[in-house]
Amino acid sequence: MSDRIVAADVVITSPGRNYVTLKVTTADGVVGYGDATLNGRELAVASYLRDHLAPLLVGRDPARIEDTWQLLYRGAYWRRGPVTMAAIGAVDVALWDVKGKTLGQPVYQLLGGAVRARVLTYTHASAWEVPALLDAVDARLAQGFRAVRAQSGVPGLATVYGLHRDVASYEPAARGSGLVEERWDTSAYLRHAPDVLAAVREHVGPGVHLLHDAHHRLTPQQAARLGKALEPVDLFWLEDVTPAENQDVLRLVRQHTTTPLAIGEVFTTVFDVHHLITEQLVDFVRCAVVHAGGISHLRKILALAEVYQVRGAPHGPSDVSPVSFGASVHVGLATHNFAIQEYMGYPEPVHDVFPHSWSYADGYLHPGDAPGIGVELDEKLAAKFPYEPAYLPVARTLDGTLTDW
Ligand code: EZ4
Ligand code: CO
Repeated sequence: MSDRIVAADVVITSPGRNYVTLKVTTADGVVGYGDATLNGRELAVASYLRDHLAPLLVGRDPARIEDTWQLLYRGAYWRRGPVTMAAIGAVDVALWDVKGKTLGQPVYQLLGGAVRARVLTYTHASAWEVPALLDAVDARLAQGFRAVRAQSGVPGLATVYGLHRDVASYEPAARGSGLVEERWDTSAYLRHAPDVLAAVREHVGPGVHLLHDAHHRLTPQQAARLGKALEPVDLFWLEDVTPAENQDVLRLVRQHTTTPLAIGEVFTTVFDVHHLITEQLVDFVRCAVVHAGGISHLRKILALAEVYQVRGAPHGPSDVSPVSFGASVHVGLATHNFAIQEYMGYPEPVHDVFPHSWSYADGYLHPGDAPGIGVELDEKLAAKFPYEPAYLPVARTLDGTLTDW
């Protein structure tokens, strides 16, 4: 007899930041979890799941992961978009979790088994001034990281993406305080960033992977210039140089620089990134399990990427919950063209609210061998951290024009 889904519940918790989790329960008593967190728009996905998908899930066979994915994607009629794809992603991961638990196997085994011993990861080092940034990089290297994303301040500005002049730790979504407006000046950034990254390279020597995120703020011409200026730094990648809705413009960037490019954290389906991949406009595709329709769909994106020697490098900020982070590490262990997993880290209570089998050691991640995804939800503890509205900042240029944050 096949099992049946008897409940699909949504749990919202905020242990330092907001997370939306789908909990699927089967008639056999198996519980699977999926992450549905969409930073700054959390309740839209919660409603999508509660009001629209849960009634469709109850009564279905949890083993039919692909059929359920197709039902939720095609059955909506309306395609793509972050709210829809995060909701589908949560269902997909919860069903992979159920399947693993039912079969007594970690999900990476169901994806074909390990193709590597462990998954390379990178983390963030951020500080306003260069000396403090070098200290932050050193602290990350002391934790064993072999790849570090370096972000600094910009003279004349008070905040830039990823850090604040006066605040040491930085979680971009400001809770409870409405919309934060940052001031942005691309010229000042372009004058400063190459020197900062050159100083970091000089400091760490050739053996450390360095990364940098331009966070969608450049024109193609500016991106080409920055990529060229950074060639001596030998970056592992330069991330999100342009907003990238218009992907054809990246051809100009590619013609001018050999600095590797990574794009994709805001894209949600293979149809949104296929051009990036098939035109070889990027070296790394950054779609995350949660925002790109779950394990099933991310695997399809990575399969297409494999054909074009583009490698997977999923988004892993604190707003990707430990559930889909764990799912991503399973994909990483089992997918040949998976390059590296971003690991920003979490506010401390998050590890207690989501006890997890995945682990970090010496610059690498492993998903663990617990059946399923290996991430649980302590609902009693979760209930102690109620949801708080939080918005990502917005950015305006010096003349007050709204620009990309
Ligand atoms: O701005 O996750 O590479 N990481 C990033 C992140 C994103 C946030 C948005 O929710 O660009 O910091
Ligand atoms: Co990014």
